[in-house]
Amino acid sequence: MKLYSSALSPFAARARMAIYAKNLPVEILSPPGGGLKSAEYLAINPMGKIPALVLDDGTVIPESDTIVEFLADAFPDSGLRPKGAEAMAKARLIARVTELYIGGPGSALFGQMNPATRHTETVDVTFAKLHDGFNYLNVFMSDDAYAVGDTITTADCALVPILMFQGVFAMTFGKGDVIAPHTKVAAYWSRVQSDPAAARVLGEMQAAMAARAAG
Ligand SMILES: N[C@@H](CCC(=O)N[C@@H](CS)C(=O)NCC(=O)O)C(=O)O
Repeated sequence: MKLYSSALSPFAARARMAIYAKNLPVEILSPPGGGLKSAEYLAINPMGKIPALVLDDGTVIPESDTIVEFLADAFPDSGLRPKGAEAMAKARLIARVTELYIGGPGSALFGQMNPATRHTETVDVTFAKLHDGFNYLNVFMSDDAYAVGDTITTADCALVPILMFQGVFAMTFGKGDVIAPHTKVAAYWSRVQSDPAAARVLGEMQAAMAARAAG
């Protein structure tokens, strides 16, 4: 199996987190052909997006959520999916709340990074939505070592890359730490960063961001 990925993409990072945490036999590659819209890459993933997982028979699975869910199904002994219907629902709920109410609204901020072209109202509205999203998430977080239970699951794969960008937003927009007021999420965030797979993914994302900033 191969994963087409790039270091900074939070979506690709979600899939890498599952692969690293569970030592899954997946080769990680950059998109070939000079970019996501190259003919070579479009022949692999017609959506022209990363990540994309390519199975050994050539089947392509795009979309980070679907990839991580596939890996959980394909490697049932990995522990990527927690055991029991209730814990599985909780993992799906945490991933969904993170994607819909934090990652989704937060993506509006990528277009507002440049102070010269920044639209203040868009930034303010987005931060209000982020606080709502963190309020929702905070309800479902627990004191477990990980998002659900005592090991990395699909829920952590969704959370870690998205939480990483909140630190970037806090620095860029001077709005303060958006995670800190949401105490259960904040405690989780401080715990999970010491996990080796999370630390590896976060290190890759931070190095890619530093390289981009250096031009
Ligand atoms: N919903 C997709 C989003 C993937 C995505 O938008 N990836 C970005 C990189 S961070 C991309 O490929 N952008 C190129 C494009 O949308 O044309 C997922 O979860 O995998």
